[in-house]
Amino acid sequence: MEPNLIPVPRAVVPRPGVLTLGRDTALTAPDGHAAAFLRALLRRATGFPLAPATPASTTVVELRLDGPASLGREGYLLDVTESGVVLTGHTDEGLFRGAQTLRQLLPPEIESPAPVEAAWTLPHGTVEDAPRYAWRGVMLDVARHFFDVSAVKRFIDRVVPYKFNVLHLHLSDDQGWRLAIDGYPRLTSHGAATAVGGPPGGFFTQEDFKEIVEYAAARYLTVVPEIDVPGHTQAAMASYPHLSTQEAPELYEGVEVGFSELAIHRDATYAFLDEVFGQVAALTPGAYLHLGGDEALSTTAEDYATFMSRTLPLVGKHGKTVVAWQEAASAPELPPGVHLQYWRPTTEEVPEALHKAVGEGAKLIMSPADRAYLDQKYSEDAPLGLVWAGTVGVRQSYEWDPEALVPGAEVVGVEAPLWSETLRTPDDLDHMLLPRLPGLADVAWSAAPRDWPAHARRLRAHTARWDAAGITAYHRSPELAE
Ligand code: TNX
Repeated sequence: MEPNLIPVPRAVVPRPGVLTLGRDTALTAPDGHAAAFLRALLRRATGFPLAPATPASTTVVELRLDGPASLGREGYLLDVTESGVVLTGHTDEGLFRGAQTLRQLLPPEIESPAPVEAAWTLPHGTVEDAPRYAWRGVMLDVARHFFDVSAVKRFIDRVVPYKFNVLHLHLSDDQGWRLAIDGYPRLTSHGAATAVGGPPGGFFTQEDFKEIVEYAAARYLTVVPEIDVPGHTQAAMASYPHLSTQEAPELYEGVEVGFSELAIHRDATYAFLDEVFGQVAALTPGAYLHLGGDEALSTTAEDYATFMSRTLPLVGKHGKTVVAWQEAASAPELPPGVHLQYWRPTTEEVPEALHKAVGEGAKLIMSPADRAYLDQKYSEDAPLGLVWAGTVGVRQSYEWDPEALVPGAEVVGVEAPLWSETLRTPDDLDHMLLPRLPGLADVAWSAAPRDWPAHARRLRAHTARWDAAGITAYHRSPELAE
């Protein structure tokens, strides 16, 4: 039988029979994140020691790095036979992705946070796999409501099994500034004090942020930090009024957008951004820095152009590639390699400026709100979420083609943003993520055509994994009923 793997691999060849892991199963692997992760995962649920192989070992799980370069950075080969498992990659990252497949081939109990009794079987067969897109992202908005380090780690744990590789953190917005910046203490002593609906807010110290970056890196997730400017900046301006043209900027606890704007014509604004981007860049090993740029609805087109002309080079100055929301397409001069994040619904016409930017070499990350927005309600009667892009059901978020919207564009991948205006707790995040996230993972990784009945069947099987992991808040979607 075809295993219930999400995302669907490039090629799966099942063979009859199963391999059963036991107390004497050995694990032999080159040192690296893949081995550390797989060993910890298998030990946690099975309680088996999984020591390195000896001549006496009967069953061996072997990770190898001698795969051909043609596998690419994230590709892998997996072979399960009666004598054991051989997982082959060209890089440790490839092994890490393959380890997620191995994990999904094991019974749901492998997700158990403590040792349990189970038949630890793996179906015989081979898997050959590599991703469709290099950018497979999720975004968490820690600004509208704050989520602390442990909540972010839990969020990371949810996305890892589905082979995501980018964690975009929306670190600042009108309702809160969430990262400590040396030299600007009021950003967090004042600007982090609240959230949508009022306190408590919260923020990451730079040590906290490093802890997240490290936890993500050990799972081959690149953190992309976002400082959203020139709009979405009320918290920064309330902390440092000289950044604003408002008389006495105050903290904001509402959900409306588009009213705030940094002082476009003041040098202090750019000195501030230079300092902030410098510190954020230094804290983040990844190649990217996201400067927002969305919904600057109080900023004239001319001022927006002026602002972007001065701000875009600051990202490059600190050694990072610019990522920005699609509105930045209208900037007069986009830096080489810029990634624009498309977020408007697929039902809207693609703006002329976007076509132009793409023609000049901008790359696209596809996050159309009516497909990829995890903050939109599942259905009209859903308890959590917004509906400005309509409801986004499980099938709707799965059944779409990232290439269809802007023909001819260079699409680097897909990202699923989780905005948090209505979300307060880690369970709220789980509810919005599952069961939509695996479908978006499939869109981002798998080149196979979408097949809703098959995907729904796989999702039904995955609910047993979430149960075993102790995830209680996932959405019991009627769309998955048989
Ligand atoms: C639009 S998408 C926004 C966010 C909101 C989100 C809610 C985008 C770039 N901006 O400020 O949180 O809608 O769905």
